[in-house]
Amino acid sequence: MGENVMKNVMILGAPGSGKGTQGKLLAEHLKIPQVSTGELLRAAVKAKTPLGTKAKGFMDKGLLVPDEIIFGLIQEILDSPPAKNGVLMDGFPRTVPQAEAVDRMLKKKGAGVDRVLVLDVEERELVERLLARAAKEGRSDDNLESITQRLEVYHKQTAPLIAFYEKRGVVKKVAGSGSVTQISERMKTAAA
Ligand code: B4P
Repeated sequence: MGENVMKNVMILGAPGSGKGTQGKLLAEHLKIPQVSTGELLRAAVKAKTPLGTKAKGFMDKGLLVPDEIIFGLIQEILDSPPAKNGVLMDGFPRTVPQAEAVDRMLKKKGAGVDRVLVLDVEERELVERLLARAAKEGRSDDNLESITQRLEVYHKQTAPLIAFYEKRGVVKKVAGSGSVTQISERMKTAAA
């Protein structure tokens, strides 16, 4: 993928795999906006918007927010001017229907998903990271019960997306353990 070409890059990974951390660095490198449905949902919860009020219960339990709520969010993002040269999607799609919806929306713009980076981290390390974040940031879904649920949801609903995109030859797996800088270098190489 050369410079100045429209890029739609996606980071797929379990909760705690570093999607948010790496997404920010890679988006800066690629000069495209980072879009995280998790961040957008947390902002909506904080602002107590109707969407946020609906989403909060699902998020606290570690469940995915229903697709119909997410579809509206995604459409708005992809239609926004900063997304005209592509976006880095961190945390969505998370289900096959969401991936199909993203495809339809991008197709209308004559685009598609160019690269899917899968961050690979062992389960034990994921739990350790999320518990550490709980101590630091106090996110209401970072407790052991919700973390266990989110990992299960990831395996059941999100991991099948890897095969979905592998069929198109756009997947690259990236080892997600090590320092943030080391992983970031791997991500840049994999996105090139
Ligand atoms: P997200 O915000 O996407 O949260 P997450 O899956 O827990 O991953 P996150 O991105 O925050 O963690 P990261 O790996 O960056 O979603 C939250 C909730 O919103 C979901 O459970 C769901 O309810 C809802 N939701 C979001 N999108 C949705 C969608 N599309 N459809 C339906 N529902 C949706 O980082 C984790 C921690 O690891 C951080 O503290 C970080 O500092 C640390 N870390 C990162 N890299 C590290 C490294 N190399 N070494 C050590 N620690 C590291």
